Amino acid sequence: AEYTKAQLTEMITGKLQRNFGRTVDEAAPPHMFKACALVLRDIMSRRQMATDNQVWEGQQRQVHYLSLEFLMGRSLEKNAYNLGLLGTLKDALEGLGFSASDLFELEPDAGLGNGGLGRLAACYLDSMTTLEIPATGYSICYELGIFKQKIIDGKQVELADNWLGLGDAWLIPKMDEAEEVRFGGKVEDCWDSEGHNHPEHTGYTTVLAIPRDMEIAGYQTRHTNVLRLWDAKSPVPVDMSLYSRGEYLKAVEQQAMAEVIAKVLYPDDNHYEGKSLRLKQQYFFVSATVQSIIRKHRAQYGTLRNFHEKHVIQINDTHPTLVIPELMRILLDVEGYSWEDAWHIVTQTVCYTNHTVLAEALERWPQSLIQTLLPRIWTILKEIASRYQRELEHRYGNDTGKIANMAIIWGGEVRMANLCICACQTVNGVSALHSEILKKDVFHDAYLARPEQFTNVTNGIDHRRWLSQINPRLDALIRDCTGGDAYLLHPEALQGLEKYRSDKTVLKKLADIKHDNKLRFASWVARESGVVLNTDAVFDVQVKRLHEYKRQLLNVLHIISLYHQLRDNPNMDFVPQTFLFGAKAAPGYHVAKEIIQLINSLSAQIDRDPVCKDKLQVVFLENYRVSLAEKLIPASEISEQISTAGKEASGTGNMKFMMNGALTIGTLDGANVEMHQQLGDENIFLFGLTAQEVVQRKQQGYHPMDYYQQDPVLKRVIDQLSAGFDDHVSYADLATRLLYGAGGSPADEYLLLADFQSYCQAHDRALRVYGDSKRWNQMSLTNIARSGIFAADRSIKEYAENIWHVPTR
Ligand code: 26R
Repeated sequence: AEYTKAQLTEMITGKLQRNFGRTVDEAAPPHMFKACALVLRDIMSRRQMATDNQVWEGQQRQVHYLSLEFLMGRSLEKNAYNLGLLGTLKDALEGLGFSASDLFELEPDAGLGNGGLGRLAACYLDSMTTLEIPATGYSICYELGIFKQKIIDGKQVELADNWLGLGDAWLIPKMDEAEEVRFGGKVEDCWDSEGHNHPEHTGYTTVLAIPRDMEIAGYQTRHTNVLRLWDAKSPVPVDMSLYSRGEYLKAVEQQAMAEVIAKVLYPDDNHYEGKSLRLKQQYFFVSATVQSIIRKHRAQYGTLRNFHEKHVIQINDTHPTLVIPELMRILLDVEGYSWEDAWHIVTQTVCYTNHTVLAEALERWPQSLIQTLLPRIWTILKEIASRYQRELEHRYGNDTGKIANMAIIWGGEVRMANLCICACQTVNGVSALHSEILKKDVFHDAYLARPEQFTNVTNGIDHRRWLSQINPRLDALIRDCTGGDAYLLHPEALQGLEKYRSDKTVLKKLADIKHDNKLRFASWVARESGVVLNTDAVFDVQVKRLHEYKRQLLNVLHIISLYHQLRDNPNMDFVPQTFLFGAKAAPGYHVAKEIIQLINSLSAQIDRDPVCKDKLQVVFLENYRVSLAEKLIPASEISEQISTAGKEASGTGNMKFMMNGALTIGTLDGANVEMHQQLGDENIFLFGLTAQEVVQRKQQGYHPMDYYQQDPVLKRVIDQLSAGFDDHVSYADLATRLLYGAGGSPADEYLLLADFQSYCQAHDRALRVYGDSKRWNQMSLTNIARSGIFAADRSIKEYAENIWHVPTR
């Protein structure tokens, strides 16, 4: 290792002294946490400067990953791990009289994301760095991350997540790299003597964007990257007493507007709302980012003519789409390039990843909002749109259907996805099925026009975090079986496990590890909430954001049917099952909140019914988040991946469970399709309609009432929803939505009833295998062995080779 225990100890005590004026004896755990973070931060920032020099000297092409979300979770253990210092740090801390794991637990999650999209960005930062790609992530330094969830009387209550108190230990403010972002005002054309237009922007409000950089360490490399988080500050001096009345009011307004931009992460997942503050956030971070990239580029090359050769900008869903007109603006207005030259550079630089096919998640900004907030951007958007429109008209003549479908500005709205398709070098989906749906359905016309633009990169996860770090005993078993730590840089090496398929000792160890992880998780839950989990039961887990398409309600319907079986026949043969849920609902998503309440009602009902004792248990885990997933996934046995086929773009939780030896009950949706491809029918419990069948069924006319009337088990379950449980809360509303629809949505929009029987049968199959522990453990081992392709390293190599055209180690 690069540092000895003695050196690390000295560095930590030095930090304690200089930053907190404390000796080790006087240091409280939060001081100690910060001291450790600062020590690692110093090591990383030194390496960062070296990386920076290399990239400069090599004039390498750089990747800029723009995302409104990076769900980083905790960093202390992760950074120590990647720096090869985890063991040494633990020793040093023990030596100083502190428990390393207690300190790790103290760190707040950096919850700068909602779910899949944000966590994917975090995993990709790790892989880009480990693969030595010069890459920078850009986002907003939200003061409040994703809300903390409390459950009070069974209902979700949202609390502010103030993470910066300790979390800011990782952030390096760079005042000298601040950028100015302009909002509002007016734009007027201003022609020079040569007939060039230099639009003049006046009366705008300025917001200062200040970088707070987070260093990212790679694994077994000195290469280091940065996640640049922009903080928003007002440029107005503190003392405003000298201002005249008009200036004073404007100054106050400016200050208020600036401060609010970086205040809070929007907790909406998959549901677009045209909120002006959200648009401000998007432009703020995009404008600061583009200016920052350009400033460094100019300093190195003195021209922007070669910009696209040296940079690629990846936009994570449409949220950063304004990077397109913003880059145009600078090339046109500041550089004075012609439209054609500017457009060439932009379109050679920008690439788009789509992460959802849900219509309600597509961003369509009202033109009036853009017009008032971003007047110059608006004129550029109009020009892009009208040129594209002319091109479409040229191509399609009077096929107005196609033109209406592909237009960028239409019906008073700017459609961000169409803008991306028009301007981006590539458009990719995040799993094989999802990318096919983009081509066949969502973006079909655009695909026909430019098929070579469309591609797929199946998502992946950081297996160093999501296997090695969170499941150390499994990591040790894998090392024993596959020849050391090779799999950490070569995840294909997990294959090596497969030859132990019939090795009794290995299978036994695998089972022991799972059981041990269950016990650990149970004791953590007991400490945290007082709930006692039955560790002799199968742990059947569904954790993800709460959304109707993810069908947590289908899971609940099945559990109610089990409950009815037990009520009818208390002495039946029954495999003990513990169902664990974790999910945050968007604060305004009423149906989702009702489903959370339902899970809690059912949980309490089953808990108070002696018939269920030691057999059936339902637990809703409060405040699901990265650090909870890290404890839960290694303890999970059944992974519920049960979205309506065609709706989940990929899923990444599915991969984490597979890698930790849980078996999947799932639909052929998202990356489950590729999991199935790896596993075969024998190693996964598939059920339900396929994506094609879902479409057909809806075309034929779907009648959930038929299932209700023909299946007495299902009928009783749905009637139970209406009747409610002993807490006298009725869920008739949910039953109505399933049978009749409500508020414009059709009856059972997500086909729960159509898949109910097949879902119950999948559970029966799974439990039968569970009873045959040898077979179960073999399946589990096979899942781990074949999970290598779901490492983010594989995904990032594909991006590097096919999209970014940059080399990897
Ligand atoms: C509010 C609106 C603009 C919005 C829409 C969608 C905000 C946030 C989202 C989140 C979506 C894009 C998301 O997280 N999608 C998930 O991306 C994961 C990573 O690719 C996939 O695994 C997952 O299937 C998909 O739902």
